[in-house]
Formats: sequence, C-alpha cells, structure tokens
Amino acid sequence: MEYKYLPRIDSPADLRKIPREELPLVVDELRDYMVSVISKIGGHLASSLGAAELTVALHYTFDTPKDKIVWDVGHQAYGHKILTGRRDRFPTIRQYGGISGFPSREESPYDTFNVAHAGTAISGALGMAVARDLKGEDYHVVAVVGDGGLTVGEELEGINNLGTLQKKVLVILNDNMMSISPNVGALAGYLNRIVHGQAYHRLREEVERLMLSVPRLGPRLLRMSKDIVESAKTVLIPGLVFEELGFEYFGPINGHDMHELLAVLAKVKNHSKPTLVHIVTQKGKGYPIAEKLPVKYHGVTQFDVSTGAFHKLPGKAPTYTAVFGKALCELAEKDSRIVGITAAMSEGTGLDEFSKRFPERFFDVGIAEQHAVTFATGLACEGMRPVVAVYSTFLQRAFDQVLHDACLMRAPVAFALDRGGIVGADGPTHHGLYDLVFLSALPGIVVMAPKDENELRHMLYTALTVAGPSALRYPRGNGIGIPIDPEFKKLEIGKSEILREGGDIGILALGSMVYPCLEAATRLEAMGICATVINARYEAARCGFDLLPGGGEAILGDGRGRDGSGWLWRSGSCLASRPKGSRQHPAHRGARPHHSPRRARPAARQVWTGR
Ligand SMILES: Cc1ncc(C[n+]2csc(CCOP(=O)(O)OP(=O)(O)O)c2C)c(N)n1
Repeated sequence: MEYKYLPRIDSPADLRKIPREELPLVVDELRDYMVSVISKIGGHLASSLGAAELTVALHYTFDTPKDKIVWDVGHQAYGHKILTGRRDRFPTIRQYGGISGFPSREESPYDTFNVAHAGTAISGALGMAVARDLKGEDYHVVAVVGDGGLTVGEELEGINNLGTLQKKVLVILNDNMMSISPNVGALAGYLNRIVHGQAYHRLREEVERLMLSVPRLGPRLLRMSKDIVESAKTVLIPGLVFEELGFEYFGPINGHDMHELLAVLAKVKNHSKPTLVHIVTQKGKGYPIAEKLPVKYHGVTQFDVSTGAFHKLPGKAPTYTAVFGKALCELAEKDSRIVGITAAMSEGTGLDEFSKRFPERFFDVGIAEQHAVTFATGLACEGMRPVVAVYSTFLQRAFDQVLHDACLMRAPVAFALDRGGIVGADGPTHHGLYDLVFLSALPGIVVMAPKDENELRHMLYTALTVAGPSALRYPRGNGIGIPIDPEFKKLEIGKSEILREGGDIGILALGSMVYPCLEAATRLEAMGICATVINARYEAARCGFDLLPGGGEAILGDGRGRDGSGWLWRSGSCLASRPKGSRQHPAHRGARPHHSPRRARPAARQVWTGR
C-alpha cells in the first residue's frame, strides 16, 4: 500500500493538520503498517488493529501529550506508538535495543504510565487527575480499558473510588467481547446485554407505539406495561450500572465509525465528572484472517500476510506449556478431584485441551489472579485438588492470597507457574524472575523447578500428592527434547538428584539451569576440574543444605568438598568454592553434622516440605 499520510505524521500535531474526512485513510495506513511489520517480527496484533480508529480519534481530539492517555495493558497501543514519533523505530518493537512492546514512560512523553499487567488504567488515571486538581492545573485524563481489563479487581476498585471522588476522568471502554479468549463472567454478560439491548430498546418503542394505537384502550394498556418495562430497566437503559456508580455513560458506540467517535469525544471532552464512553470494536479489524481468528492473532510469531500461515520452526521439542497441559489431562482422567483454573489465559498456560475434555472441572475466572488463588483454596478446603495455571509474572498479583489463604490454611493447591525466568520480548513487566524468591519465603509451600519436560510431569504428579500448597515453575519455550517416561513418578519431597560426581567443586543447579550446569561441568573437566552437579529440584535457599542428598554429606561431607576446599553454600544455580583456609560462610556455621537424620531437625524448619 502506498502511504499518503503516515510518513508525514511524526507527532499527533501532524495528525491534527489532516482534514477529518481523511482520517479513515490514516486508519487504513496505520493498520497496513502494523500488519506488515508485525508479520515480519511477531508481537501483539489483533488488539491494536481493533483500536486503530480509537487511537486516531483520541490523538485528534485531545492535546497529547499535555492531555494524558492511560492505556490498560498497553498491548493495543501499537498505533499510539506509531503516531507519537516512533513510526520509524516500530520495526524494532520487542527486540533487544528496540522500543518496548508496552507503553513506557522512559521511552516517550506520550506514554504516561508504564503498563502491561491488566487493570491499572483507571487507578493510574485517577491518581493523575487528583494530582492535576491539587496542583491547580488543567488537562484531560483519559483511561482506555478493554472489556477484559474491566473484569480485573483493581479496575473495579478504581471505578469505585472515581465514582466517589467525582474527578474529571474520561474512561473509554473498548469492548470487543474478547479478553485473549472470549471474555467471561457476569460483567462481560452485562456489557453484552447493553450492546444487544439496543434491539430491546427499539422493540420497546415499537410496543409503546402499537399500544397507543389501540383506540381508547391504548393509554391503559401502556400503563399496565409500565411495571414490566421498569423491571427490565437494566436491559432497556444501557449503562445504568455505570450511571449508578457515579459515571455519565455514553454508548454503545460503533468504535470503527470515525465520524461517530469524533462526535462523542467532542461531546464528552469537557465534562467535569467521570464519564464512560462505551465503544464496540472488533478485535483484528481490517485484517480479515485476524478478524476470524482473534485468539490466534492476539499475539503472533512471524506469518505470511496473504495466507495468515505462521512460519514454523522445524523439529523442536514440545513446549513446557504443552507438556504440562497434556500431563494434567492424563492425571485428571484418573483423578476426578483435579480442577483446572486459569485467569483468562487458557491458551497461554496450556489448559485449552483440559477445558474441552473436562469442562465441568475447568474454570476461567477472568483476569482475576487473586480470586483464582482464593477460589482454588476454597476448592481445596473441600477436598478437591485444584491446579492454578498462571504465568509466573501474574502470580505476583496474588502474593497475599498465596500466603494468607493457601499457605496459612495449608491447602493443597498446586500452582503451575509458566514463563518462569526471563521471558524475552515481552520485557521486564513479564519476566518471571521473582517467583522463587517470594514463594520460598512463604511457610508450608513446596517449590519445585523441573530440569526438563520429563521431570515436569513427575513434579506435577508429585504436587498433586502433597498435603499442602505446592508450586512448580518452568520456563517459557521448548523442552530439552528428552524421552518421556511412560509412567508418572512420585518424587521425594526435598530430595535432590546427583547427576554427576566430581571431587573438586560442587554445582547446585535448579530448573532450567541444570543442563547448562552439566555443560559447564563438561567444560571444566576438559580443564582438569572435576565437578559434582546436583539437580536441586526444590527451591529452599533459606534452608541451606537441606536440599543436598542426605544433607550434603553424600557428596561433600559436612558441606566441604572431598579435599576440604570446596564449600557449597547456596542453592539456586549458584556455584561457590571456598578456598582452603578461608572462613566458613556465617550462615552455615554449625551446619548439620555428618549423617544427622532429617527428622532430628526442629519441626519449624520442616514446615517448608509441606509434610
Ligand atoms: C494481570 C494480568 N493477567 C493476565 C494478562 C494477560 N493478558 C494480556 S492482554 C489480556 C486480555 C485483555 O483483554 P482486553 O482488556 O479486553 O483487551 P483486548 O485485547 O480485548 O483489546 C490478557 C488476559 C495481563 N496482561 N495481566
């Protein structure tokens, strides 16, 4: 496509010079550019395509960056990036050294709030509006929220607060009836009824007209129908719930009709109280293949634009996600207590097969990680074996629920933490870096990390036998490609695995670091250094030597290497060798003596094993 306008737009000020009747052309060019770039490098696609008119209309109407647009999640803000001075850098998005896949204050003054985890837009926007008023300044604050984002607890907390404070904040609800998968829950149902309630509205008018046309009896008939009409109010009057919460509601509006969008934004722009504009859009709009398959084109790898076919990488091992999903189905087949729970991520966490095979035991609770954990705890209290499949980064949302509910009640909830560790293109907001640290600080939870996909299966099986909460965390991407054992195996809780013995140094590795450490040992051997490599299996940094087989004596005596020089003092993927004669690490002075039986340890120190 030849671009007429896009190359001329280096900032929203340039956009505002374009005649408004030409804006649909700008939208077309924006969509075309997004598809052509993202098809080559991958990224989020369908949401930004759906939000293209909205993006243009917002920057056209508001004086950005003085006026603030706060995007929720930010995966739909690619068009915003392109229009705000990052058109030429757009092909670097989500790559090392390139621009971020999400709005980022460090990157641009147009990115008013760093986002990526859903549900922050209204709270962030309200904070800005309050600051504006306290400072006596004058600008607009606009929060853009998807219908999926609206189901997040924090978003509802923001609505609650904004409705009381009555600040000048405009909320745009971009309703495409989709989260990543079709949006779920009672709120989604309500929005749906609003959108489809338009038909009822017309029907009501028609009924009234017909009744009044009945000679003499008409007015009486109309009065009789009043109660019925009143009780159906929520259906007939769109947005009543928002009105009751203190917002002025406008909608539903066709979010792909530029004329309608500009008209409504002009109308509400100077409202001095909270206003919600409900627009209806189609995810994937403008790229017919994505319109048909919005789940598939939510986030994409490289693909062929004409056919939509994804470029396949040849002959890779199955992903950890797929291995987990399959193993859970196999286990659920034999154990009817197993329940699968996701917070709006059934595809991403590999629960889609489970959802089809065990629909009555599958729960997509919406983008509601906190609720997912407490809900699972309730299930566990009543004898079920819930498995909460969640990206490591999103479990951060539910830290307190893991502690306060699952751990303190010692409820047998299993957490399957996908995308543990560095995740790559999604960047810092999505790295699953903190799970081991924050989970291992909690009482009574068994935290495991498999070295490969085969061990993942055994760990899942083991997790479902533990008396209290457990978590297994595994990385993004493909497994090692090793054969899968035909039977599930229960692993001994807290017991690590010696993979290789050598008397010079010890390497204690966990999860995805095990194979690299074996490789390191091979290289060390070539240099004349013999290494013991232990697959720790369990994270218990605070437990020191508890993870070493037999308390460590099997390999390293009381913690020293065979020649007394090595000192293995930390779990994780950490290697430490204490030189001869140096002082023992203070944390391990008085470490368990040779052959002291585990059961001799004080009960409090055993809590972490879940026994
Ligand atoms: C706390 C949290 N959980 C899960 C996700 C993963 N996620 C990214 S986008 C998305 C769907 C958002 O839906 P919606 O707000 O309706 O935006 P749309 O993509 O439909 O435009 C989800 C669940 C997330 N970003 N944050």
